[in-house]
Amino acid sequence: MAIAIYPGSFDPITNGHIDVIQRAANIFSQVIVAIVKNPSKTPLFSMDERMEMIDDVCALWPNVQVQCFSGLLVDFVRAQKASAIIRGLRAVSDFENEFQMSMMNKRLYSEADTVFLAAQSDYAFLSSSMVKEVASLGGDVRDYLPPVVYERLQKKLMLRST
Ligand code: COD
Repeated sequence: MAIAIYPGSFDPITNGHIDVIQRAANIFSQVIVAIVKNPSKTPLFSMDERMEMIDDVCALWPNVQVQCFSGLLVDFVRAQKASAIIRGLRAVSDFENEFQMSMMNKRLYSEADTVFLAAQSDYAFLSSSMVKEVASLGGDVRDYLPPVVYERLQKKLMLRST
């Protein structure tokens, strides 16, 4: 049974992330979407909110779960007995950093490999931070988020502006 970890901030999950999850779930027996707890960053959505949204949008795929982790990714990968780390590649600009991370992770834990999935062209420009910025300035981001995430983002931004 090949277990893969898909780590990230997912603040919030976008259609680009979902495309990667769906494709990874077709390849691996189990995919764990792993949300990093990063004390140095203040996310827009709390950990519970991000977990709920991912649970909700991934309910269709029985082999996908969501968990959170802190500390080194490779320690989480080892604890889950996973053999792969999934990363999405959007553009050449993603590559250098992703390549460095994959090499460091391999040195820290040689029993897992990083598997890169190229972004689908429809989502190749999409990031959580861009979606948040466009939405906060009144732009329409409906096409880039699952409906439940879109609704929550609108509510969150409305609360912030009051
Ligand atoms: N299409 C395809 N893929 C996408 C898209 C899209 N539109 N948008 C994002 N992705 C991919 C990203 O390329 C990435 O692979 C993944 O989805 C998650 O993206 P984010 O932005 O939510 O998450 P990141 O990149 O900020 O996550 C960084 C980590 C949490 C993986 C990293 O900080 C980490 O490993 N932290 C733990 C500490 C650690 O071990 N550090 C040492 C690392 S060598």
